[in-house]
Amino acid sequence: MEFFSKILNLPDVASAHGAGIDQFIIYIHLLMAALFVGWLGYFLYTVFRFRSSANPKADYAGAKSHFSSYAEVGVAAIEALLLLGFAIPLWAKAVDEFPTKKGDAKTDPIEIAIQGQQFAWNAHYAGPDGVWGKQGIQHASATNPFGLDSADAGAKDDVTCLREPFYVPLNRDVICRISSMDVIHCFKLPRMRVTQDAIPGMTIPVHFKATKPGDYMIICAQLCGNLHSTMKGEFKVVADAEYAEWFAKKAASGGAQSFE
Ligand SMILES: [Cu+2]
Repeated sequence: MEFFSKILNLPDVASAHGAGIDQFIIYIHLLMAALFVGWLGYFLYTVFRFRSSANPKADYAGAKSHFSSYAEVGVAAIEALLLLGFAIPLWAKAVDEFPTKKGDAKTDPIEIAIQGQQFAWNAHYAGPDGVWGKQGIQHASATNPFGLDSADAGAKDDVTCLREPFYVPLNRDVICRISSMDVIHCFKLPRMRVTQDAIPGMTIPVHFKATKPGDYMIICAQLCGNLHSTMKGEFKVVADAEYAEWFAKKAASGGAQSFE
């Protein structure tokens, strides 16, 4: 597998479900490579075999062998295997099955509201009280893109990262709820193998578990305006202790400062 990942130039995987996605990408490429070589070979064979100099008169009976039907059935069978054996189970595990909260603050999934905005990424956490601050469109502004209500007590400790890196703990489930402030963007974390469109008016959850510490890039994978190519974001995967320290500091300094 590693050999094929290198050939396909896949970025180093850094999430728990990423290897399954890569495996699937590799199988599809292998099938496509076999089809490319097979059909091209067959095409070249027919060009040679039925050249006009060797076949001055057309053969009205045509092909008698059933080889091409068998080949078609074989290809369809492999495609069915990829779909039923790999794609659907992978979708069920990596997309459908969401990690659930068990009431343990140390292992429960971290929830982050992610917002695409021309041309940056913003993040919003509920804060240490675990309560999401009230939001309203009337409060939304350039400095308060999440529209947090400064009068709401639940919003006081909310953590927001506007156009700056947000943090996630290592080896912990992370649920990102993706939305957009303006146009359609696409939240793509190449090394986590996560891609989800950010659509105004919708909140779409995705989840992953980062397995390697480091700084990671978020890119926008949906053409969203003049500066689409500059729409990059960053997040850091750090150990639990460092995450807790960052989160506490951020909450104490007040997500509230972004109200103004
Ligand atoms: Cu964008």
